[in-house]
Amino acid sequence: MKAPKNPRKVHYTDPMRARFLHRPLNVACSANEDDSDQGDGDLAVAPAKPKLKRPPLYRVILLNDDYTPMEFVVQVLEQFFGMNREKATQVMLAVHTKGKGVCGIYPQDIAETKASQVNESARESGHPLLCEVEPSTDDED
Ligand code: TYC
Repeated sequence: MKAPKNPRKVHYTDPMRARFLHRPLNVACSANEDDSDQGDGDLAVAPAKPKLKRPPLYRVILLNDDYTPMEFVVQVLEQFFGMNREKATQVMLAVHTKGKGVCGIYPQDIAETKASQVNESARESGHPLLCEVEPSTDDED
């Protein structure tokens, strides 16, 4: 018999063996393992593409007040939102003049953790600074 051109490619003459060796990975077998095997019979074929959804997002909002020092707000924005000094100063001044502002947008658990960290840090330092969380809709962001 002639040797196959590509020695890594296996050639099956037995159709049953070929069929099982080339079964796609995302095939789930049912509890009924009867191997009488006509067509897909007892096999549940999972959809090839997993259905993944992005989590809903929430805005972390910083509120202005008359007492928290500007420097403290800048430090909070650097510490909890990873902003550099320039960005943190811009955001702080926007909150100072407009009354409130967005410090970041995250999945709910992360947004709530960051808001709590800001509020806890402000309380520990004796400042009235407040941070809250609100759902974010695509059209506004
Ligand atoms: N308004 C504050 C002041 O004049 C500064 C400030 C800015 C406070 C932003 C809170 O979220 C804030 N000292």
